[in-house]
Amino acid sequence: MFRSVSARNVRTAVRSFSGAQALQRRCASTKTLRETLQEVVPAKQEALKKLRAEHGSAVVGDIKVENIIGGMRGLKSMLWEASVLDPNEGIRFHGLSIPDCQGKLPAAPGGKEILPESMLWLLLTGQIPTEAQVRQLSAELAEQGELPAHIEKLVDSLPTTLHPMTQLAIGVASMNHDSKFQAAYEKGMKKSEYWSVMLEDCMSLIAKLPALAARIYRNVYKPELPAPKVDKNLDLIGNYAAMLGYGDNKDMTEYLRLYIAIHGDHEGGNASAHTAHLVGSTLSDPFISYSAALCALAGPLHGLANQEVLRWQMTMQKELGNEITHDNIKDYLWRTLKSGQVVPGYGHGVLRSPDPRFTALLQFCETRPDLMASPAVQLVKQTFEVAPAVLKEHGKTKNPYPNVDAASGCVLYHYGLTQFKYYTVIFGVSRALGALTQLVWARAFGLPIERPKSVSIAELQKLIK
Ligand code: CMX
Repeated sequence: MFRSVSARNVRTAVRSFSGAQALQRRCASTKTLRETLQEVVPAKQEALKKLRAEHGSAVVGDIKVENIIGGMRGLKSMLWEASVLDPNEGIRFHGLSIPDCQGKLPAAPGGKEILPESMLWLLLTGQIPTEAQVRQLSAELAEQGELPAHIEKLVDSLPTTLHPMTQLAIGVASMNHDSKFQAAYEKGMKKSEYWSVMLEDCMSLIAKLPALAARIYRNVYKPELPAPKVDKNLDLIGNYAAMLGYGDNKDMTEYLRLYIAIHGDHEGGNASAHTAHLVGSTLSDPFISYSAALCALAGPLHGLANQEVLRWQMTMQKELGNEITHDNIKDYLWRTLKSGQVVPGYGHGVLRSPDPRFTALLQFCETRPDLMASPAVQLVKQTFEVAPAVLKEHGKTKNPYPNVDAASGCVLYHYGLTQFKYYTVIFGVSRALGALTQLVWARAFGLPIERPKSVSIAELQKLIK
């Protein structure tokens, strides 16, 4: 349980909270994640209270008819602390770009890539953890990483023909059997206690996702793998890689760490994060909230695009055979567009430049000769050399550049994880970092149930007049 925070602690924390950037100093203490958060929460609660009191009626935007019928693009309408997406620069996590994070966030022992535990710490607290803090967090997660027997039984009973994302959503939803938040709510928990109990559930879910995701992989594709077992000495993704059968492949393990760290959050308005936020606002526990988010992630215009990219590329490779030239890729792109389909992995609801997550994944390849020689990676690079010009000429998409999904699958494919229907599950393991940490904040801020106003065409016409 969390100890109470004194008024003095609150004042100290408020003083230290002078804008998000201030929180990025490396915290020299050996405080645990919970202890760190206990200090940060009151400060931010105060900041939000002040903002509401002093500027509650300030106007920060207009609503146009095209926003209402255009998927609410550009409407500033939800609070999300972990990251902000700039259309040209891309994502910043508490002010840090991906290269900043690569330079500052602790990696695994002997590794170089961002450790997802470091990203989790940053997203949740706004602070950069020390190596010791991250190791402690890895150990805490491994400690609660095993699946309850009833979840194993449930997942093992699902037909192997059921899409892995559906299996993941079922498994995650069923974990609410043991939700502390739900149990405490039933007992009459006070609103001020919500966030700390929510934190316990969220950490439990993040800890168990690798074992659940690995079990689905084994059941569907690799029954010869041993039943997933969490090694208490490994970090979250060291464990995930091992349970997927890649424990001996250091490069694949590092790739998964990078992949999972940088897919973790993409501000709050994307479909998966927003779904978790919306469902959580009804005070659903984080298991069913995140299960709903996974259903949003499983759509081909969102997370499932990484599966679609590989499928599209495999068909292109089959059609073009050994004739993979810029001209032939261009023709193939036009054929896709003229048949009325989207080019998967390209375009974005907010971004208007190449996605820095795409760039980071390609840079990972550039440091490894085996990946540079891989036909799957080469195809991604060659497509990138041609597609933006084709999409510009086509003239529909506002962003002719690649998003993260254009590159995320090719490395997995190269290392032998060729079952691309599984790729979105890995995205699902990652997105929990952002969506769940922000559920903790939503409850800490006491945000209300979401309830925007909808309008009919007749109502809109009246409003326009
Ligand atoms: N290929 C072909 N046409 C595209 C396109 C693409 N990659 N991206 C957008 N368009 C089209 C849209 O379908 C839309 O056409 P209509 O006017 O006929 O409906 C038009 O261009 C304008 O769309 P937009 O404003 O540029 O893009 P949206 O904000 O509506 O949609 C997205 C964004 C990502 C859904 C869209 O770009 C897309 O479908 N991309 C391909 C799928 C994909 O890669 N999704 C993953 C995104 C990242 C993620 O969430 O994981």
